[in-house]
Amino acid sequence: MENSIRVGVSNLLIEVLQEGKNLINDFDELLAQAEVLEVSTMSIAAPYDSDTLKAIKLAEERGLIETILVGDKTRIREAAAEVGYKLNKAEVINIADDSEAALEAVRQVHIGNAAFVMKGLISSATILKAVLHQDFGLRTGQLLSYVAALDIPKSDRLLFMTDPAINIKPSLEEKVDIVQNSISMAHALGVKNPKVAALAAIEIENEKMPATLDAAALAKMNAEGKITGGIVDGPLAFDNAVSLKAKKRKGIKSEVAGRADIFLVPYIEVGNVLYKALTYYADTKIAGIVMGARTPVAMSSRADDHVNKLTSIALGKVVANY
Ligand code: COD
Repeated sequence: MENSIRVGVSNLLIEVLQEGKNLINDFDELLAQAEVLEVSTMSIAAPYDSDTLKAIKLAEERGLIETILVGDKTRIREAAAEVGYKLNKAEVINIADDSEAALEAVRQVHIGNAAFVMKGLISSATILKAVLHQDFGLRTGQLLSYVAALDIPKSDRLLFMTDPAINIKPSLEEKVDIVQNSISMAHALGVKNPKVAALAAIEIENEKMPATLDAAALAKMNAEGKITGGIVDGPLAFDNAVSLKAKKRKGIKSEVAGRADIFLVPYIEVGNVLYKALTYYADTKIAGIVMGARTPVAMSSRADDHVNKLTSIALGKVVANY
């Protein structure tokens, strides 16, 4: 089994080198990459839903992780039984209160028992507050931001979106950190010089549309070397970011237009709607993690299915190992 994975990955590497492709182009390749890494320990707060438990069961069966489950033991047992997950291998820490369970799951990483943490059936704000905890959190002084990896059937490679989940209405300064965090994640997945589209509704600056001003400022900062590791351009409307035809028709001169890897959304609602529209109407699989903390935090929407959650675990593992 292990040998066949290694052969699969070396074939993939040869293909990448021959075709100039990215190392990881979809979620199957992401899972394969996570599988060749040594098993990691993941702590999880409030794993009470069948999709989360199913994802953990599959991740353990595939040798991705060992797990520390933190939450109400009775609820964990019930959810585990629903998906036929036997709890004999995993460690269970019995804490009924959601905020305390979140803090304990994060503390397990803080004290070195786990390599990364995952959010279960609790709100994003609850796990983020634990990550930001002064004594037991995972603060680095950097801004925390969320990066989603998108496996879209119509795309030939993985794409990324940021920040649909944490920073509500980021300032220009915060957007610099959000872009830099997303570039780091793209690097961890083997995208060498990712192209970042700072999204707006149009491709020219307009004082009445603040997103266009921030996008232009970010592109300028990138040109001046203040944002590094990727190419940033904007403002770009979504069609200009993804379609070479739209780029050509509108006469846009940009290295990013038509071929963006990362979409920077101007504020949380844009990202949240895009995330859910892609999930519900474009058969997109989405995995996501919080960047900017000492280790990644695997975080998907509570309503996401087990495939998205399994891939978020794989993503957390790959980034934690990077
Ligand atoms: N990165 C780093 N530090 C931060 C961040 C951040 N993104 N946000 C706050 N902090 C630090 C502050 O500097 C301060 O020291 C401390 O944390 C508390 O700051 P507050 O009082 O502004 O923050 P909180 O605790 O009220 O909220 C922080 C959240 C990240 C929880 C908040 O931004 C939030 O609720 N975001 C939206 C999450 C959400 O509901 N998403 C829904 C879509 S899935």
